[in-house]
Amino acid sequence: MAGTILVLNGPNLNLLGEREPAIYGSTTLADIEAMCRAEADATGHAIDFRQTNSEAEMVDWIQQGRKGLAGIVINPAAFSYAGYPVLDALKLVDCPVVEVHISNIHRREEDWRKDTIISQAVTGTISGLGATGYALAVRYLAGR
Ligand code: CA2
Repeated sequence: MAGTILVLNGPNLNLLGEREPAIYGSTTLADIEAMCRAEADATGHAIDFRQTNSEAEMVDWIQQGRKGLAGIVINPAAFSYAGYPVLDALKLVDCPVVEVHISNIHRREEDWRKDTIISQAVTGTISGLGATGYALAVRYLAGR
């Protein structure tokens, strides 16, 4: 096994595909997990795919993964805007981190969605490419 890529999803993303398809598409989180696994299989990487509505749980998972991972993909969802404990935890990891947003947060109507604090601690960001953004992030991390 070439290494493990941890894919983390923040609050409400468990309901993806159930509402607001014009913004988020109709892909479910299970579909996205399958896409990530297919991408990782090509290079012999493993995927550890998780979703939580709890900030404490998100911080615990990042801390547990701070050493030895091939990379982290994170869609922080609304933790993007006030999730300072998540930001601090990401600053402690020793692997590359890609922040993914399904929608283009810079084109959203609400101004507060544009300013993600999490970007301060990540290697790069993908925003607005739908579910494909996750697969591209996995491909990038698997190729490093
Ligand atoms: O575009 C993204 O991926 C977001 O990170 C999704 C977050 C939102 O707060 C960010 O501004 C952008 C959460 C979306 C809520 O989850 C959904 C649940 C069900 C159906 C659609 C979305």
